[in-house]
Amino acid sequence: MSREKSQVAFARARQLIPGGVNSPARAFGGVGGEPIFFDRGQGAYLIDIDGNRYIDYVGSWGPMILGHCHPKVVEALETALRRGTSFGAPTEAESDLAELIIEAVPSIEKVRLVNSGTEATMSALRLARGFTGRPIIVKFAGGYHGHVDSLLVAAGSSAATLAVPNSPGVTEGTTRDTLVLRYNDVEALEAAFAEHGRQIAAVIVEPVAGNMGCVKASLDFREALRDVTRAHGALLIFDEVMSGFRVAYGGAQALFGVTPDLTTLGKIIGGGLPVGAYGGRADVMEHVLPAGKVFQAGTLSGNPLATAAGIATLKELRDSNPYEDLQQLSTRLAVGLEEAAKAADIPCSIGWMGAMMTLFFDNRPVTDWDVAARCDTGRYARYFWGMIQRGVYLPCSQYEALFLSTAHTEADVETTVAAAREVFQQVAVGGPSPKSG
Ligand code: KE4
Repeated sequence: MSREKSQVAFARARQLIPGGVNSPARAFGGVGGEPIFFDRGQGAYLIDIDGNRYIDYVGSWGPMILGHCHPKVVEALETALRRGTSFGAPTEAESDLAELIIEAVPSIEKVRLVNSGTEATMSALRLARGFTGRPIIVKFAGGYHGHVDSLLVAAGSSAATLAVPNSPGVTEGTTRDTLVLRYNDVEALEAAFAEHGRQIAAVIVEPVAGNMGCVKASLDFREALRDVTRAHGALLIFDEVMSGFRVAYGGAQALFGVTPDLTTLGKIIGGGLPVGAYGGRADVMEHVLPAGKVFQAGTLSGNPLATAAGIATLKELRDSNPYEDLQQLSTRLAVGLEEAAKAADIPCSIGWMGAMMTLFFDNRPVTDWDVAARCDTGRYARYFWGMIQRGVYLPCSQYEALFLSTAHTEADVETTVAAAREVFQQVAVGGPSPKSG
């Protein structure tokens, strides 16, 4: 399997773009080697510029739940394209997409469309602080909510809660009002509120985490999140940029029966075009300019192409309701991968919810970042490259989730599990990463 054209393309890109990529998640930093450049997607498959075809389990990091080039999405885009790509003025399509989101997620009474998940979370935090008049935001180690300055933090040293910047350019002042706690740690959450309660504006949490690998919030943790925020007058923000419309049409909150005050969305609601959204209680959302005074704006927010792709995607999900089928196919994949690894005596555990999952290379169930951080990332890298050699494109990091789409078939899953069986025999012996040059 030659990837010469990708290598030439990457050398060119590195002369033009920092690291040769427009997002570090694509840089293969977690698995070594060079990123693969793609020419096109077809359903469950990606074809690279050297003509190699892969079963795609990245799906653009979540948006492509209908697979690449779904006919209804393509048709909607073609129609919108001929009417104009952006007006900087309101269109009915924005209300159509807003209505679909509000109908799907009962906790969202009003919603604002933006251009990315980062914009959604950044705006939701500003709104929570504006609504409550309080400064502190609580997040969890291993949680990723986009590149929002105040959330680019690592757990600080003192009391394991004070945050410290984890990126150059993020100032101490920016992170001073951020607390970082352990995911699934009820005691730490309750202790933080006992100490800082009246100063906490909001807790932002992925109800199904996807950025330390796939890790579910436990029942006790989910109940504590809702109870302790309500008791102290803080807002609960569910970051469902990844889990929204992914694990269920109503997102993780529909499955967990927890009603957050605000929800952030992205990925699937744009159908592969740039869309983010934040929404929730009407009494909170009414504080957003121009209804209220909390500033937020965006040139391309709700633009005709992105809303067309999002509407087509959500309508297809609403009308076809593929979630049971996705669950069954995901079960075959999760069980198949775990069985293949255990047959090769490779310590592993699966983090999994609906059509997103992670095979962790550690046999302890992963409940938080501290456990996730102990995974054997070198073994993951060998697994990743072995699967690439067999035409399977997995997330290029142990700390990402893989995604299935309605375009994936049982045959695709059987091919994937068969490839994994071969690779695990290789990986088990700890051989060098079989990545090509
Ligand atoms: P974007 O700004 O990338 O659209 O969304 C940020 C974001 C917010 N919240 C959650 C839960 C997310 O998973 C993300 C983005 N996810 C990563 C993948 N783990 C995007 C990949 C990338 O950054 O290229």
